[in-house]
This record gives sequence, structure tokens and C-alpha cells, in this order.
Amino acid sequence: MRHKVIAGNWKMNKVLSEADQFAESVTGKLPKDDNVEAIVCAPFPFLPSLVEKAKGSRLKVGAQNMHFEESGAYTGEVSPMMLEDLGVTHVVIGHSERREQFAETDESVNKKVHAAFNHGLTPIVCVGETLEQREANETMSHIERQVRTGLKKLSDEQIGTLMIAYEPIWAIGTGKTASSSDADQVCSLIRRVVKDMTSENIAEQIIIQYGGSVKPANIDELLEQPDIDGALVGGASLDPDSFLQLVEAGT
Ligand code: G2H
Repeated sequence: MRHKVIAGNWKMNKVLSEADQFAESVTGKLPKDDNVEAIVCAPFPFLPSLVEKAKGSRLKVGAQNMHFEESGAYTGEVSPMMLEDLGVTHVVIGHSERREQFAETDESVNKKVHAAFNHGLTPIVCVGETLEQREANETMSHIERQVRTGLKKLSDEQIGTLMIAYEPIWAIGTGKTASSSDADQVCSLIRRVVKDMTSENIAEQIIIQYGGSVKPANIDELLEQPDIDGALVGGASLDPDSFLQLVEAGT
């Protein structure tokens, strides 16, 4: 039986004192229930402090991106080794904002996923279609390509432990959510692709989240869907009460 995972993706928001306040207000209030995992993926400058404040609590701390190399002449980049050293446990890879604005490709996503595993980090791999692709009936073929290329040359065991976030690009920060059954349909396709790449057991094990304008008002309906195991949440994860409500919904 899969557990639920609520991952906040703060994007480029907050300053350090606000990040600290967030951790102080949520760590003691998270449900003590193994059926739900709470992660906050924060900007790099907040990570050391968040990791420190999350110690001994049920809050896990993730990054929103990283380079695939361990070190070198990559001005402005952060390596998987640095994240591992900080005690970060998760990393978002291939968010559509990075694909669109920072030219990330399925190939670079794949390199980053391998690098994450080499450093004990759990990747949250994002996939999703544009409105044009949806309207042209290309959603399924596009998502399948993203999953197959993004997860290329991983072992079955690795695939079983990573997370995939399905985020239709047209639903991100727009207030538009895919209907829960539409979202479930794509998540179920992702599970079928994973099954084809690995085995039924692995496909049953992998966590697939939905992301795109998730909030306390729509989380219940999304989590009721058979193939949606959680959410990657932007705007609604910034406020501690709203984040706690989302996590509570997973219990
Ligand atoms: C989608 C999501 C978080 P929001 O990008 O990854 O953001 O919930 O604000 O749509």
C-alpha cells in the first residue's frame, strides 16, 4: 500500500527569516502518521537552516534543482554532493519552469536523476504537457516520452524509490486545476509506462504526485483518485497553516 506525499515547492519565494518561521510553526504540528510524508523544497540559501530546524521532526527538506556534475567550473550552480552534505533528502528535477526558462531537457533530467541517486537523494521528477499539446491530443505521447527518457538506464529498484510529479503546465499557478479524473488518467498512464519499463511490483510501489494549483479546497478530491499518491504544491505550500492542512489531508 502506497503512502501519500505532500511536497511543497516554494519556488523563488520567502527570505531566510520567513523560511525559519515556517519550519518553527509546522515541525511540531505535523501528523504522526506513517501514511503521509511531508517535504518542503526550498531555495538553496534556506536549506542548511531548514535541515537544522527539521531535525527530529517529520519534516523533510528538499532542493528545487541541482547540477548533475559533482563539482567543477559551473558558475552559479549547486551540486548533488553539496546537497547530500547538507542533509537534504529530496530534489525536484525537471520542473516545467526549469525546462521552459532554463532550457532543461529530458536528457539533462536523466543525468540529474542519476546524479541524485549517486548522492542518496530522492528525485521528484516532473513531467507535464502544455495547453497546445493537450489540445492537439499529444498529452499521452509527450508524457510517455518524458518518463521513458527521464528514467533511462535506472535500475528497477531506483525507479521504485523515486517520485514522479505530473504537472500539466497549463494548470501551474493559473488557478486552473486539471479535473481530478483527468489528472488521474495521466497518472495512471505514467504507472503503466513504469510497469512496462520495470515490473508490476515497481509500478505499484512508485509514488506519483499531481501538481498544479493544488490547495486545501481541492486536495481531498485529488487524493481520492486511485493513481494519485500526493501533490507537489507551489503557492499553497507557502503558508504554514495551508501546508499543514494539505498534509493532514493525506492521513
Ligand atoms: C506547479 C506547482 C508546484 P502551483 O508548479 O510545483 O505550483 O501549486 O502554484 O501551481
